[in-house]
Parts: sequence; C-alpha cells; structure tokens
Amino acid sequence: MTMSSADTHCPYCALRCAMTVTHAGDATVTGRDFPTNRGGLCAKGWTSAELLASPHRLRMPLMRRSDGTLAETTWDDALDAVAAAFRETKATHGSDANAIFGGGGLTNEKAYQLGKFARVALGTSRIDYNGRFCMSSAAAASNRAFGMDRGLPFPVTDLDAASTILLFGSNVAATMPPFLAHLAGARAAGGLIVVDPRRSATARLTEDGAGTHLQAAPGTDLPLLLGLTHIALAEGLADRAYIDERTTGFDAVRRSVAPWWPERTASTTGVPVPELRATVRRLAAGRAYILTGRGVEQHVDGTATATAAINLALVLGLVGRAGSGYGTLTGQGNGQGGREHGQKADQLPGYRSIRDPDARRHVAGVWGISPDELPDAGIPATALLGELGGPVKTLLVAGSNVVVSAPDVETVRAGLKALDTLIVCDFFLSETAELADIVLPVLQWAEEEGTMTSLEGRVIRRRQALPGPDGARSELWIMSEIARRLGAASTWSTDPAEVFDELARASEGGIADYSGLSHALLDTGVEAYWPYRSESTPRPFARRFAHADGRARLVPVDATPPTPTDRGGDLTLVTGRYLQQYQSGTQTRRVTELNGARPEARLEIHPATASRLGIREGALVAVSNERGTVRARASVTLDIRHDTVFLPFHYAGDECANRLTEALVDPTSAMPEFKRTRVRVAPDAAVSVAAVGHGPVVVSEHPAVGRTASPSSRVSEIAEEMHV
Ligand SMILES: Nc1nc2c(c(=O)[nH]1)N[C@H]1C(S)=C(S)[C@@H](COP(=O)(O)OP(=O)(O)OC[C@H]3O[C@@H](n4cnc5c(=O)[nH]c(N)nc54)[C@H](O)[C@@H]3O)O[C@H]1N2
Ligand SMILES: Nc1nc2c(c(=O)[nH]1)N[C@H]1C(S)=C(S)[C@@H](COP(=O)(O)OP(=O)(O)OC[C@H]3O[C@@H](n4cnc5c(=O)[nH]c(N)nc54)[C@H](O)[C@@H]3O)O[C@H]1N2
Ligand code: SF4
Ligand SMILES: [Mo]
Repeated sequence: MTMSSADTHCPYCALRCAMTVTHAGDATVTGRDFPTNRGGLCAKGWTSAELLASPHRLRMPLMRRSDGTLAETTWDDALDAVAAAFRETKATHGSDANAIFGGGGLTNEKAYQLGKFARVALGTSRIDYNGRFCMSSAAAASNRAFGMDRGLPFPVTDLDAASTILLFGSNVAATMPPFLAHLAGARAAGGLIVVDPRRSATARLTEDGAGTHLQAAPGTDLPLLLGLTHIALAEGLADRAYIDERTTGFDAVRRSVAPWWPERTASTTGVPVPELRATVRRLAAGRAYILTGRGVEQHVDGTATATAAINLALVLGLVGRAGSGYGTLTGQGNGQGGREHGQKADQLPGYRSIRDPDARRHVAGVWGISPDELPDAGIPATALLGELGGPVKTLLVAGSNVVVSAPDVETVRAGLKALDTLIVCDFFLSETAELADIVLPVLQWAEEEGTMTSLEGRVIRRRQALPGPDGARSELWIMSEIARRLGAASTWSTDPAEVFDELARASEGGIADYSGLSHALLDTGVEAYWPYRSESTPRPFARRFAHADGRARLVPVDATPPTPTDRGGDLTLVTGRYLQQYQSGTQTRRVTELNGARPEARLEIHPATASRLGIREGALVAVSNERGTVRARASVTLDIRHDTVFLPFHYAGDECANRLTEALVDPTSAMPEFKRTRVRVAPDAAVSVAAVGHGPVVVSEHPAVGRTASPSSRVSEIAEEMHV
C-alpha cells in the first residue's frame, strides 16, 4: 500500500479544525495549524479516522425485499428503483409528493446540487434540511437586523483580544473544545459570562475569578436580554452616536424594554440584580462580544431572543466595530454553507430568495431552464416531516438521521413508515436508513473533494486522502445518475470543482457571493471569507450593514411567549450534547473510544428533586410526557436547577430524548422547541439493565443486512451479547 496524505478538515463541527489525514494501510489524523484550532483537535477529531475503515460501513446499495428485510443489490437496480419511485409518485400525486431532506454536514457542492436536483430534476418545492433544527432562528434574526446572516461576521481570532464575552446558551467546552483558546483573553480579564440553566462545562470555566455564570431558568433568555437592554438605557450606557449613525428603530426598542426593570427581570429569570448590572457595565466597557448558541435559539421564541441579543449589542454599539461584535456559533460542519446554496425550502444558491423574480431569473439562467419551471417556496423541515405519508409519498434523505434528531420522533417514525418509498444516502445504516426501502452508500469526508464554509464564513477545502470502499459512490454521481434516468434538464457534473464553478456563477450577485472563488484559488491557501467577488470579506459589517440603506434594524420584541402546552409534568427537560457524541450518534456511537466514554444517555437531576422523587444516583428512571417515555440512568448533580432536568439527544430507541420533545415551532424561523419540554420523572424499576444500559446501540452497529431491526428484537440480542 502506498502512502498518501491530504490536508483537510475534521468531519464534524463548524469550527472546521484543520487536520492532515495520512493513509498507509490505515488512515491516521494529525492536527494541523489553522487559526480556529491552532493544531488542536477534540476527542472526536482525533478518533475520526476510525470510521473510514469501520466494518459497519455500507458497501453496496440495499433494497427492501418482499419479506421485509434489506438486502444488497446492484447500483443499476437501486438507481432504477429510485428513478421509478420518483416518476410514479409524480405521475400519480404531482411533483410535490416527492421530497428531499438534506443536511448541514454536506459539502457546498452537494448541498447546491441537492437543491438543484429537487427543483430541476424532481420539480418539487418540498426540500428542506436539518439546519432548520440548528441555525434558523439566529439566521432569521440576523437577516432581519443586518440584511445578511453570516454566523460570525468576524474571524474567530478577533475574540482573542476581548475582555468580555457573553456566551448565551452555548456549551463550547463540550461542543467545540479547541474554541476555548479564543476565550482565554476574556477569562484572564475576568470577563467570561455564561448564561445556562446548567452549570455546564463552559459555565464552570467562569469559576475562580474568570467570570460569571448566570443560571437563568430555561427559556427566560428573552426577558433577561430585555432587562439587560433596559439597564443599558437606564444607566446611560447606550452608545447614542453609534445608534444614530448605524441603526434605525431605536425608539421602538427603547419603549419595548421599558417594562423590564431590574427587579422584575431578576424575579422572572432568577438572575440577581447586581449580576444583571455588572454584566451590562462590563459589556459597555468595550472589547466585548455577545455570542449565542442553541440554548437560546432552539425555542419557540428563538428568533425573538436572538433579536433581543442583537438589539443589546446594537444599543451598546458593539456590532461592526473593531474589537467587539455579535455572532452566533454555527454548529454543523457545513452549517453555514449548507444554508447558503439552496437546500432550504425558500432559498436559491447565493442566499437568494426563491420568491424574488430577479433571483429566479438569474439561477434559472445558470441552470438553463425557464424561471417559470422553478417551483415556489416549499415548507420548513418540521412541516415537511408532518406531510410524510400524507401529501408526501416519496422521500430522499441525505445527511440527517431524522428518526433520532427531529422533534417528536415517534410521529416522524410513523410518517416514514407510511411513505410509499423512503430512500436514504448514508455511509452507515443509521436508524433512519434502517427504515428505508432503498439505501445508497456514500463516501466519507476523507474520501471526497469539496468545500465547506466555517462558522466564521470562511470557505475551505475538503480534500481526498484515500479512495472510498468499493461499492460506495459520491453523491454528485448518484444525483447525476438519477437525473439522467429521469431525463432531467440541465447538466449534472460529477466533478466537485466543476460543480463549485457552477455554484459560484449561481451565487454571483447574491448575498453569499462566491463568484470569485474556485477550487484552484482555494488550493493556493487564500483566505476566503464570503462575500468573495474579487477579495475576501472577513468583517462584512465594518462600514455598513447589508440592508440597502447600510443601517442595522433594531426590531422590538416582547417576552410573551406563545401559549405553552404545559401538560406534560412538573419538570422542564432541556436537551443538549456530550463532548464525545455527535448529533444523532450515527458516527460517534460507532467509535470505540467515544462510545466507551459515553455509552448511554444520563438524566441530570438536582439532588433535592431526586430525593423528593425517590431517585438515587445511577438508578433507572422513566422520563415521560404525553408523547412518550425515555428510560435512562440518573446522574444526581448540583450542576442543574431544581426545576430542570437534562438529557443528551445522541441516542436512539428507549434513550431517544426526542420521544419527548414537541413539534412546536418558532413562528418566524420554524425552528422547533428542543430546549424546553415539560416532563415527569419517576423511578423505573420495570426496565431491565440491558435495555437501558446499552440501548439499541450495539446491535445497529452490525452491518445488519437482511435483518429486520425491531426495537424488541434488538433488546433481546443485546441482552445475549452482554450475557445478561
Ligand atoms: N460534542 C459535540 N459537539 C457538537 C455537536 C454535537 O452533537 N456533539 N453538534 C454540533 C452542532 S450541529 C451544534 S448546533 C452545536 C451546538 O452547540 P451548543 O449550542 O453549545 O449546544 P447545546 O448542548 O445544544 O446547548 C448549549 C447549552 O444550552 C443550554 N440551554 C438549554 N436550554 C437553555 C435555555 O433556555 N437558555 C440558555 N441560556 N441555555 C440553555 C444547555 O444546558 C447547554 O449547555 O454543537 C456542535 N458541536
Ligand atoms: N432534542 C434535541 N434534538 C436536536 C438538537 C438538540 O439540541 N436537542 N439539536 C438539533 C441540531 S442543532 C441538529 S444540527 C440536528 C442534527 O441531527 P441530524 O440531522 O440527525 O445530524 P447527524 O446525526 O449529523 O446526521 C447526519 C447523518 O448523515 C450521515 N452523513 C454525514 N455526512 C454525510 C454526507 O456527506 N452525506 C450523506 N448522505 N450522509 C452523511 C451521518 O452518518 C448521519 O447518519 O439535531 C437536532 N436535534
Ligand atoms: S472541535 Fe469540531 S472540528 Fe474541531 S476536532 Fe472537535 S469536532 Fe472536529
Ligand atoms: Mo446543529
């Protein structure tokens, strides 16, 4: 075996840590110097190569047989069946009965091609993606305020010189460990302020004089932000010159925060008045950043809350100024690029609106079709999942494991089962792929070329270090083959560099303009922050915002949340992440070291609450509401509030947190409420150790070709393997 190596980036999160993959029989990774990670990687990055050679990889297409099992088949047969399903669905039920569900982990090229495939090859409006679960509220708020949504409108390294960083609902110590280096300056200055209902790993970094943990009640971020803005105005800390010169809408925002005097804010949020005042004074003292994460965004009022965070930053004059700023921490590997190039229901490439006649004309021109042939805007992810088995009959999923990660998963599972045809592209048999009629095996990150866009809006290259396994194919090839079988218009290149060139043309003149970029240029190592026509734009708001008048909009929001459906119980469940598991766990539950460290979901519960309910450390508990029950072991900890419990969402089956969450969405962004669910918790003596301790993880690891995978059969097989 000859040795090959490539400079690329980690497969997982949006920090896009740089690594070199070396292939000499086995693939290995080493950290590579890059501004976001400076050579560092987290445990997920270090262990990422294990999955390239995983015995559980899919190596042949699978098709469901009449006996209900999945069996290997040829590519020709699988692709013929996919094309037939799309064709028959369209003929019988119309174009919108075919649907696509994409993902923020796909390269720019694949995300672009998927959006084009939906609109041109299928003629459907029904396309959306998991970024709706992730970025949509912050994106909606940024678009409205700034005329543009680039998660961080400045390079990550700008944070290094900050003296104050307010982290709202983000646990970077677990979700982007190398990012902590960029918090070091603020910590040294005593200015790391973390808002989280849990004493998370990141909240603990505020201890010993490094900053402050504001342990607000879950879902009270909006009143908290209104209260902070109230204090800024009342104490004369607002930057009036900046407000006059760079914003509009100030008076309405001033009126909207008037009712949130400090004592009321403190009693609503649980954060004491002196901490509220100290927070605002620090932010107003300069060199300050406000950053939001999923903890504040994944709520029914997520857009309003992100807007309130932006308002606070604008009132203090922090945005678009050297040495200060506002941003949101994008999560998925290509969460940023994934939302720019057309896999979102209402978007065309270049962050263009599919409702804008000029945008339609431009993109249709690049695609060689008439603008009239482009479908209208589709519907957001949660609504799309709600149509499965109803108006939507055939669904292709590429880059998401919805049956673990979507809200109210048992309803999603029923929808997937009610489809005529479910097609899943993945490199593992994810829980969603287990339900598919046709599974198409694809390449992993180190086996393909492409580009990704980091959380700071920087376009970077993904490079191939080794060939994929025989039998797996690139998604560009898969789309071209299906398009050909459907007799689709336009051209369907399988070469990522060519697809990128087309994407660059389609994006030209759009908000996310990539028109000056190419693989060849990126290969020179050029620093490429979008918009990039002829040069990089690291700080797009330095002189003006992206609205026509160059000003940012201050938009008043109020803290009357939509009527909650608090029927489920007396505790609030918040959900989130472990360092060692990624998302729905398809990948990390298959990495020995990572799964060994975090083999199961643990319910975090306060000692007083646990003792009231008769729950001991390590005891099996049932967490339930009207949608379902999750079984997990209890972790009794002082790190959480009395009224709150926590579960990670990385696990399937009985441990799947999304059995409990509700498909309730933010009215502006359609982001689901993942972070605040009413539940009851009770000791659960009825559950066997095997069923809870290891869930369905072990069995779904097997390349389970030809086996049905019902939860009950899985549990008994696990029991056998565990010898219990
Ligand atoms: N290890 C690991 N890293 C990841 C991922 C992963 O799955 N695993 N996923 C990646 C992706 S896609 C994303 S989007 C990012 C997410 O990164 P983060 O935003 O850091 O992730 P979460 O754990 O979902 O939420 C952060 C914190 O919000 C808190 N929280 C919950 N409810 C509230 C609330 O009402 N208010 C406030 N202020 N806080 C609240 C939780 O307690 C949690 O500590 O991580 C990325 N990185
Ligand atoms: N309760 C709760 N639920 C949540 C969240 C939460 O905080 N709480 N967070 C939400 C967030 S922020 C997110 S981003 C979602 C994420 O949840 P998912 O959308 O389920 O994300 P992943 O687990 O990353 O799923 C990606 C799937 O695609 C596969 N895959 C990876 N790369 C590729 C590729 O290039 N091509 C193809 N075809 N497949 C690929 C992986 O193997 C995996 O099966 O979960 C959301 N769900
Ligand atoms: S922080 Fe994110 S990009 Fe960096 S090594 Fe970890 S998972 Fe990979
Ligand atoms: Mo995410």
